[in-house]
Amino acid sequence: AADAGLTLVDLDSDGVDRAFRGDVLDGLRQPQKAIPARWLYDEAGSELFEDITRLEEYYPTRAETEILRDRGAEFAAEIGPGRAVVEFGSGSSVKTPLLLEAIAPAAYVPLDISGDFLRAAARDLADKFPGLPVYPVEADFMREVALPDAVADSPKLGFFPGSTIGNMVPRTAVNLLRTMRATLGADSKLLIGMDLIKDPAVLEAAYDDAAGVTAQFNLNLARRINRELGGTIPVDDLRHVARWNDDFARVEMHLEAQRALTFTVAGETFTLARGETIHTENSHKFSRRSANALLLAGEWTPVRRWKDSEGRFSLILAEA
Ligand code: AVJ
Repeated sequence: AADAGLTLVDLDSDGVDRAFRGDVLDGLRQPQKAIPARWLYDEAGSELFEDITRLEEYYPTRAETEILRDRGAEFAAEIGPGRAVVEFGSGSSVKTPLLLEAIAPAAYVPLDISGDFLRAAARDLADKFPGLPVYPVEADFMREVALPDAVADSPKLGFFPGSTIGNMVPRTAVNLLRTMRATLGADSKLLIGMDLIKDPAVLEAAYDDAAGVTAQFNLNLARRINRELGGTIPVDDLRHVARWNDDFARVEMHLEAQRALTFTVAGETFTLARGETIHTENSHKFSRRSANALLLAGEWTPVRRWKDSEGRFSLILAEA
């Protein structure tokens, strides 16, 4: 399925990212063609996602930021001072400072697979919080990470905002939650963003905006395949589709063939019938109970939940 997950870049002698080629070829050979969502985020894709976060229809970023901005005193009371904040991903210039301002942390440890993003974000943060030790770690957080010795004696707070967990199918999400617990240790806490189930029309609009930015974000994957893997996908004959899958409580993004298509990728030929799709992303949505069940399966006990004023998004505090 179009699942998220990270591995370090491994280039072939011809400069092609082996993992990208492998995932694309494997995915296109399936009966339901599917490409893991992480490949959406090349430079163009990351910029398009930034644009998405500013769209009227795309509420999650604004809703989560509102919680972080308005509930600082409650975070401070629940979490307490002196924790090393370990962020899974290199952090947003807006959300991370709101958390750090609220809780008086001992240190900030951003984890990211991309060293360039990571160092830029760490520098930014260090400028904003001159007294705060910042220890960036370049690592794949889907595996257990050895944290810097300097934070060995501080209790940890894991921070995983953005409902990024929702990009993973439950089995991958549970594996990641368990891995996070192993990375963070016994007396750790976790603050995790999880988007909530709501009217499917609202959800589908959030992933199919009127200005077509999300469509460009999705179609960018086909362009990337053509560029990096020598593909011949006729991008203009694909249409962006966002559909609510009620059985699995997720918004799915697909690229749908508008006519019968034949194309090649890395020398291999593929066909799409008219109306057939390539599945490119899942964004799982949660109820209070399904969020708690996922955390418990991942060896975390939920202790407190915050929602934005419109009840669209949740931030959950859990303990190991
Ligand atoms: C960055 C994974 C949280 O699923 O809402 C936004 C990605 N995809 N619009 C999400 C996304 C299409 C986003 N996450």
